[in-house]
Order: sequence, then structure tokens, then C-alpha cells
Amino acid sequence: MSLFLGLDSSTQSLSACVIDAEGGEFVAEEHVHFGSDLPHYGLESGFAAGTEDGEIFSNPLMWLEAVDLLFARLVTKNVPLEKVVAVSGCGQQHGSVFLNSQFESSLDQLSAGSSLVAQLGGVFSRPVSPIWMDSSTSSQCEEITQSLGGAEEVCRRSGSVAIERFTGPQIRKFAQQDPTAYRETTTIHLVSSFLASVLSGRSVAIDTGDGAGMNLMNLTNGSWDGELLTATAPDLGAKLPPVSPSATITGKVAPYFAEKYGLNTNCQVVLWSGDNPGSLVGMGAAQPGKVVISLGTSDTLFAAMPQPVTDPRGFGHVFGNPMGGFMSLICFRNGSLAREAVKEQFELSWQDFELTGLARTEPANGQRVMLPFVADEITPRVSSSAMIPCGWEGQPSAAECVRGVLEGQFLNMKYHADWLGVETEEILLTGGASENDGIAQTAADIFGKKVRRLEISGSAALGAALRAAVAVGDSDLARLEEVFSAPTPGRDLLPRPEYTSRYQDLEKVFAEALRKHFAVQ
Ligand code: XUL
Repeated sequence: MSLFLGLDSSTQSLSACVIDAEGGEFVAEEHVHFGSDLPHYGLESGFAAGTEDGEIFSNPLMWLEAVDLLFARLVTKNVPLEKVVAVSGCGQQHGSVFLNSQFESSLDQLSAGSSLVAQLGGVFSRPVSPIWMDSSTSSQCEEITQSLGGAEEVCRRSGSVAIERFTGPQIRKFAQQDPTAYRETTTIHLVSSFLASVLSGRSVAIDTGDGAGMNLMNLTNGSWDGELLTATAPDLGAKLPPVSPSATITGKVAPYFAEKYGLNTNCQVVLWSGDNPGSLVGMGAAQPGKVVISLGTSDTLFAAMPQPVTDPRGFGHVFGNPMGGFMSLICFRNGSLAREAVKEQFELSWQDFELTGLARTEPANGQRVMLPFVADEITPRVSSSAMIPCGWEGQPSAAECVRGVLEGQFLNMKYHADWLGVETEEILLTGGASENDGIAQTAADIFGKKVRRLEISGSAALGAALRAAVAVGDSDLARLEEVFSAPTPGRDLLPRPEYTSRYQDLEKVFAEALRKHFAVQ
């Protein structure tokens, strides 16, 4: 039996997925929830606000403690870790870890007799890690954009315009605010490459999937871009690890993990990637044609793309696809935030969303739309605090609001995904709200494509396990996808042809409403 281990260090938890690639079976799944399992860090949802507006930090020591706890739990569950041939992982994107000159030697000397926290407590030049929810770097984005001669140039090079949560602007802010601590920083890792380094027992590369989320990597050659580095912070090139393709094998797992938890001493570590690139693989969407829509706190839409095409409006991003080529990603901040606001306003259950909301209204709400932003949105970039109903004479009813928020969200996604340049064959819908058939049918009708849902929930950790299996050369991705990423039988929803033209017209109404209320083109 050859097992493969995938890890996912997300905002709120660390998860593990163990698969038997040959046997086609899930062997184990395990989680550590930062809030409930490690309450002494005081980070109930894995992060805390900083002192300045928009600052959001996490604690890298908490991530280390979670690694020890997760492996201990796998051992308690008798997962045969000695049979794990390779391990890979993924992390929440954009978050950064600032390390001092003791990092490399401390990793090299890790002893199984003590914990990761006890041995690595002294390696940080900054005790906190800013994460993807941080939006405090607008002035740094502006400065980087100016240096490069405009947003289009930053986008052409790095795949995204300068964005607050991306790592480059975050590094610039740290270098400006605390130049001494920045000077003492010898290495800057992403969450993914930091944890891959810990598993490897040495500082390893950043992969092209997650590296593209930094505003520092040149998409065309997959290396750091000299001009972006210079525009970001002094001496940055010397502080960044190299970038390497996601399939790179870093070597054998650190003896710490073999001695302490019984991992095979020959177990290989494959570079980690970002959680969205990881999900692309886990969802079975690494080949172009499938678009993944993930309905979560924020909603995301992502898809494989063979050639890097950038978003002319500047909202979407291009990352490396861990299986080769590229992927697009668009993030919508008002995801469950807006759906839950409607649910709470009218005191509805999720079931009511279908029974009260969708069943009692006509698709397209009589050609009226809602601009579904209950808080500031990033796609498009608009400032908002409540949904805007467009076309109603009086107040829309609860049922019309339910339909309005859902249709508004999917119309907004479709409108802002028109640049991807790949024909969509089907949509893979995932995340909490995707379970609801009414919501899934609305997506099918608006996009005019078949919507499928998968049995698995942790697609990022699964993606890491699949990547590990393919990278060491034993397995074919297409065969693994058929087994592990199969859509749930009987749950596909087809677009209803009678509503096609109605929704095509509604998209124009939506675009016009965006122009009218927010001057969005
Ligand atoms: C993507 C992004 C988020 C995080 C969440 O750009 O910021 O999806 O990766 O973990």
C-alpha cells in the first residue's frame, strides 16, 4: 500500500487527507481547529485585527503547534504513517512569515525530544504574520504602481494589479514601519513555503502557484521580477527563497517527523502551493474547461488557463496552475456575508431560501436586479453597506430579496469572469451554500452551464495529496481524478433552456445598474 499525505493550512484550521492512490481509497482525514483546539493563542477564528485600520494578523507559532498536534492525532488514529510515500500541502494564500538568521540552523537541528514551538520560537524577526484578509496597504500599492509606471504594467508582469492583501505590498509596509526588524529579516516565506520548509528540515522554494499571489513574480518566466522587487523593498531579492515549479521534490522529510511520528524516513516532500491552486487540483479542474465556484465567507471563482490572460478590468488574478500552465482566480468579498444578511433580515432558514425565496418568485425577478454588496466589495471595487434593489417601485419582498441576492451574486460573477478566454464546459460548485439545490439551479440557469457537485469537502488537502502522488511519478492525474474527485451521482443540475434569453437580458440590466450606481464599466 502506497499512501500520500496532503495538508492544508487554512485561515481557521489545519487539515490532513491521506489517500491510498493505487487502491483508490481515502484512508484518513483529520483537523486541528485553531480556535477550539489551540485556545491559548486567543485567535478564535485563526486571526485578529491589528491596531491600524484594515490590519489582520495571525500567529506563525500557532501554525507550528497545529502541525505537531495534527501528526499526534494521526498517530492516535493508527494511520500507518510509515506507508506514506510523499507529502505535500497548501496554505492560505498571500500570508507572510518573517524569519531571522537562526531559521536555517534551527530547522537543521530539530530534535524529536522537544516540540516545534519550543525549538522554533526564536526564528521569527516579526512575531505576527499578516494574512490575506489584511487590507491596510493601499498606500504601498499606490507606490509600487507608480514606480512601475502604472497598474497595467504591474498586472502584465505579475498577473494582478497591486492588491492590498498580496505579499509584496505587505512586505513594503513592514520595511517602512520597522526598518530595523526588516533588516534583521534574512528570509521571507509564504505560509505554504514556511510549512514546507519545516517538513523538509530546511528552507525550501516558493512554488509558482502561490508565488504568483505576491505581486513579485514575473508570470512569463516564473522567476522574481527585478523591477517589482526594487519597487517593493530594499534588498528583497536576497531575502526571498527561489521560486520553483510546484511539482519540485524538495527531498526527504525532516528526521524530526520520522522519529517522532513514524513517518517513513524515505518519505518525500513535494513543494507546497496556495489553497486555491490546491483546490483546483482536488476539484478535478486542473485541465481547462471546468470552472470552480466556491461559495464561502468570500466567494471565489477559478479555472485552469493554458496561457496567461490578465483581467483588463484589474479585478481578477492569474496564478500558476500546480499541474502546469496557469489559473485564473476572482475573489468576491460579499459571499456568505450577503446571503446571511438576507437570511437574518427576514429570519429565514436555508431551507426557506429555496421554499420561500426561489419557489415563490419567477426566475429573473421580473427583469429587476439587486446589487448584492452589504459591505465593501473587491470585485468590483465599490464601497457599499447595503444591497441596492434596482427596478422595484416599493420595497422588495423577502422572497424577492432572496432571489435578488443570489441572482445578483451569480450575475456579478459571470460579468466579471468574461476575460478568462477558455470555453466553460461545466461548473463545479463547492462550499457550504452549494448543497442547496435552489442555489445550484440558479447558478446553472445564469451561467447556462451544467452545475456539478463533488462528494469531497476538503478539496485543497486532497489536491495536495494528489499532487504528491503525481510528483513522485507513480500515478496518472486523470485516473486519480476519476476516483477521488468524482461528481456526486444524481446531483447534477442542467440549465433550463426556457430561461436562457431572460437571463441574457438580465445580465445587461445588471451591468447597467453597476454603471449607474457605482460608475463601474
Ligand atoms: C485568494 C485569497 C483567499 C485565500 C484564502 O486570493 O485571498 O482565497 O487564499 O485562504
